Amino acid sequence: MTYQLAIGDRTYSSWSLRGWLMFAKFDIPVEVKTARMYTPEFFEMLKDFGGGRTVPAMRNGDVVVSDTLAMAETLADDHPGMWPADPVARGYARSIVAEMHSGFTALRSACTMNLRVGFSGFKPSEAVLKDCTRIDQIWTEARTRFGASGPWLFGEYSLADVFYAPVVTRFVTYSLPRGDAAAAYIQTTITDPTFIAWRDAGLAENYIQPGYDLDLRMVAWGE
Ligand SMILES: N[C@@H](CCC(=O)N[C@@H](CS)C(=O)NCC(=O)O)C(=O)O
Repeated sequence: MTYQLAIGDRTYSSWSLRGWLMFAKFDIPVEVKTARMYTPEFFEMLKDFGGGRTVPAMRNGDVVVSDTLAMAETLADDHPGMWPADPVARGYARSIVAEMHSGFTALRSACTMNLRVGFSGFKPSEAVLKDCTRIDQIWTEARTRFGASGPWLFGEYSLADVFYAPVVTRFVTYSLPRGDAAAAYIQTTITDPTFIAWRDAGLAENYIQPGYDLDLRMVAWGE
């Protein structure tokens, strides 16, 4: 049975990026279906994926899963190696993924994912700064305690990196403050060829989503 994955706009849909990375970074074959967010075609596409109203969603035969955390656990059941092997590292990985999935609401609402341009002069609120501090602490702790075998949060690439990839992009788009370990991790994520392929595919769509550009000076993304 082949997996199918429904996603939205690559430049703006942070959850779609997570869903896609789960397949792309672990070499799991998948047929990708995409539609412009909030259009009739988008909701038509989702009828084949359980009929919810959010992306990503995946199906494998009769098995339909429509939330990134549920997708991660479903894929990890059948594809060993997506979570860190060491139980202590795995416990921490699952914790920080869950914290991301249900948290950082100030950052997520003030700094929507935008892979098209960066903004100069963005002034983060206290609440956004608090989220940034916590994220910096998480990345630093993961890298320090578990990251010796490679450049990712747990050394080798894991589902934790999947969930934090769109968070990394917000640090880039809005020039958010970060310490040294976080800065290195950001660099690892945005220079990864798989991430670059996703961003390039988004840019090739040549689409500007209304409401996603701030009234600030725009700069080249990542500079
Ligand atoms: N908790 C969900 C969130 C999914 C989500 O909110 N996706 C956004 C796109 S980034 C969406 O489809 N929004 C459409 C809508 O809310 O109508 C998950 O983990 O998959």
